[in-house]
Amino acid sequence: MITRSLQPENQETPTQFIETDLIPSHLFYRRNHFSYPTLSAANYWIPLNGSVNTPTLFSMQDILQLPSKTINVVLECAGNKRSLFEPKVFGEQWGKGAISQGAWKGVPLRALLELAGIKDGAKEVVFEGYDFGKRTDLDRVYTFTRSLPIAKALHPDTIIAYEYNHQPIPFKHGFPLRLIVPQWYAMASVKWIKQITVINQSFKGPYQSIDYVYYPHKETNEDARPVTTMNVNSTIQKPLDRDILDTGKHLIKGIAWTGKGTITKVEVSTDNGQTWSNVKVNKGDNKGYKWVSWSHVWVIAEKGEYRIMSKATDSFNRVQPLTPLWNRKGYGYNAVDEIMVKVE
Ligand SMILES: Nc1nc2c(c(=O)[nH]1)N[C@H]1C(S)=C(S)[C@@H](COP(=O)(O)O)O[C@H]1N2
Ligand SMILES: [Mo]
Repeated sequence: MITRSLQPENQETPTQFIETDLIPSHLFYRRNHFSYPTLSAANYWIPLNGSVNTPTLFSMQDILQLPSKTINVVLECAGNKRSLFEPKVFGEQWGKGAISQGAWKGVPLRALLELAGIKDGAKEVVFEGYDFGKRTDLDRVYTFTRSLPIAKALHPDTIIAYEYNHQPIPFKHGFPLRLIVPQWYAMASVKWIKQITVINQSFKGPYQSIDYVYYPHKETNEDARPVTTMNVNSTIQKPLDRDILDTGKHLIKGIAWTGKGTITKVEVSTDNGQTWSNVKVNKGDNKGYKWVSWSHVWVIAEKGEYRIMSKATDSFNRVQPLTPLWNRKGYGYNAVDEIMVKVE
């Protein structure tokens, strides 16, 4: 893992070296706002309160007995690749590894909401985590709490997960229960769920109304909008940035993902973006909410320095831009990926 901080723990997946489809949990990136909470699974209950007909307390047993599903999901931190913004922005200086994927098993949140019965006029569902701490900008302690609009909360693939890759969720990743919200940046996937509340207005907690907002201007909050769906994106895995290569044949490979639809095309350029070739995309990966892997054989006879770039397109015709949308807190970086190699 690549360490960004240890207290709280923020570490990256070594994306360039990932060969498997489902990332083992010891290599799954870690993103925490606070130190790890203490909680005991022995007396773990989740209250579902607020704008519902029957406020309900769910035990772990209740949840395990409901019909479950397993979904393969990319989780990407909204701050993934933040360090690449120009001009640079403040915050965790994530490289390309604040992203992972695997198989999450759990109960659709919808099932719990249906058991409790959502009242007319309900607008959002709020999820509070067990972890808490003081913010630098506000003079009090907050838990990590976020909401989803009702429609996303009722999506059949929004689940309350209890297993990761067929094992109980590792503690650092949200044991015993964690929300998994496919297609949204991973701040939405609240770990260590403490309680769920249905509300009639929009939730305004700081992790929703201050953080995880795109602020396109440096000095003002004009044109602010919430961070939700993942952008279309790709990362080159091989060769490594600044590799020295022989002339001859090389495999250029990587991954591509999106929060909307599926990846339909990946193009690679080896000449500074002057020409682009469509590369082979493993469409078999296009199931569930996984990234796709792609590869391209590059035959290079001429010595010199080369910029290798990758550009993905999704089924909503969203294409990675050459310049990312700069925003003050550095979310959603998705410019075409690039590395440099030297052939000698
Ligand atoms: N309770 C809680 N849930 C949380 C967070 C957190 O700090 N506390 N961080 C969020 C963010 S910003 C991300 S990117 C993902 C990281 O999940 P991971 O540590 O399992 O990779 O969890 C989300 N859920
Ligand atoms: Mo994140």
